[in-house]
Amino acid sequence: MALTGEYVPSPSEWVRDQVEAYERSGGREANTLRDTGLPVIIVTTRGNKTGKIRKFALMRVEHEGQYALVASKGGSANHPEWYHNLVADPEACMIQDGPEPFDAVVREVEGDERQTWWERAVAAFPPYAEYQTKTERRIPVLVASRRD
Ligand code: F42
Repeated sequence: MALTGEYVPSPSEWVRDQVEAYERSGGREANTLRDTGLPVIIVTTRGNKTGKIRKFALMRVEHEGQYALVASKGGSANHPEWYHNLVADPEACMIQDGPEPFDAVVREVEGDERQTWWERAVAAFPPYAEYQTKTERRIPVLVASRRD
């Protein structure tokens, strides 16, 4: 796998626990957001300042083998840190949606393409629409594709 280095678990306890349980069980446990029943994926990046390996959970927004990574952070004022990591190094990305992670490359989508993915994202996880109303920033949407 391309992403090696020192892994630093998330400082956010619920995210850290979700990643740990998902990875330990190969995605059989901790595969939804709390008790919503809505599926999540696990994403790995490299810190653009520290170079450390970072992992976090996102809602699963999948279409024809690609995944939208929605940088909503619950509608907070600032982009999540992982967004900056992926913009700085779009190939430093692994996605886990099931037993095994795979290498991915991401790109930020804009215009009509963003709108199409945004609609898919809101269909998968309706609170994204509310998150957008809570913040002045336009929530970035990245699309992750499998890398051979
Ligand atoms: N977050 C979303 O944004 N969208 C989702 O769809 C989503 C779903 C979801 C489902 C389940 C779940 O458990 C969590 C979910 N989250 C979702 C929360 C998500 O997992 C992240 O916790 C959240 O988006 C915040 O991301 P963050 O990267 O800002 O995380 C913080 C807590 C964090 O890890 N901070 C680290 C720290 O040490 O403070 C820094 C991490 C980092 O990457 N640092 C960089 C480095 O170089 O190491 C520097 C980054 C920079 O440029 O400053």
